[in-house]
Amino acid sequence: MPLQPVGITPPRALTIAGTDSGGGAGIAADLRTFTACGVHGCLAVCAVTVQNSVGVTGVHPIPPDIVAGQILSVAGDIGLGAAKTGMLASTEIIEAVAAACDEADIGADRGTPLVIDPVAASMHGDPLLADSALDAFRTLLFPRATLITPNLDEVRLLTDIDVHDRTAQYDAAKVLYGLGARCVLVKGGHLAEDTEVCVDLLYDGSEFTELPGPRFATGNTHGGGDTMASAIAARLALGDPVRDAVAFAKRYLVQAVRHSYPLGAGHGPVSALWRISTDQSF
Ligand code: PXL
Repeated sequence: MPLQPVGITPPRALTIAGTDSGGGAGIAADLRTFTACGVHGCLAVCAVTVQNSVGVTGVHPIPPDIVAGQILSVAGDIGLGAAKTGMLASTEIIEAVAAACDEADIGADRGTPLVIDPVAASMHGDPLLADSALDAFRTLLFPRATLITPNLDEVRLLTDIDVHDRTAQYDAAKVLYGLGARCVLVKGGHLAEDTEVCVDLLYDGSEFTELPGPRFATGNTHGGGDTMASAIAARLALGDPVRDAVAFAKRYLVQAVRHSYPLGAGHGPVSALWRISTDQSF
């Protein structure tokens, strides 16, 4: 069955994020995921990074008014079923994104749901966000978020909670929920307690849902967080409630990691396109 019916406009999702010249993470991963999940991807570029599979050697933020302009331009004309943020780089860009989202009716309890992936660093530890911008995340974006999707490193930066076991993962979800997002997904990818499974934890303020998945022995997980958040946004654009969107994205990411591949001398990317057939006979 074709992923998209011929000639029918699919739902649209917007990624507000940075580029990775190696093509593994950031906007490249987001657009692959949107496509594979059957939505049309729009993009607001927040920063250009100079990087390959080994590391990041340059970060070049886009002027905040141009970031806002991209969001308002597509929201008004193309219409959006969901939006997600990734690398936002600076406090000034976060401020511009928050204001543009309000103007474009993007955010929790508004017309377009908003997924916030609070990207702070690359998997090599290269900074992708100014240290001073963490507060802007907490105060300007979390209250506007339908869902936030931090990994455990980001949880530590945002809450000072060092999650080493499941109990602390629950505690962190509660603290993060207190910062104003409607739902919180604390991803467990880096939890040492789980050797064969990787348990992500969803909390909506009343109910916790554990989402277990297999852990793969691979370093080729570059872009995994972006792929997860984009798959959630894609499913929200298609009309799923948050819980269903997150469950879909978890299954989707498991396959993307299963199909990940080596690239360059460093970490290879997850394969967001695992769902697209490689059959060339058309
Ligand atoms: O995966 C997080 C991420 C997001 N956005 C950009 C990145 C990375 C990780 O390297 O480079 C642009």
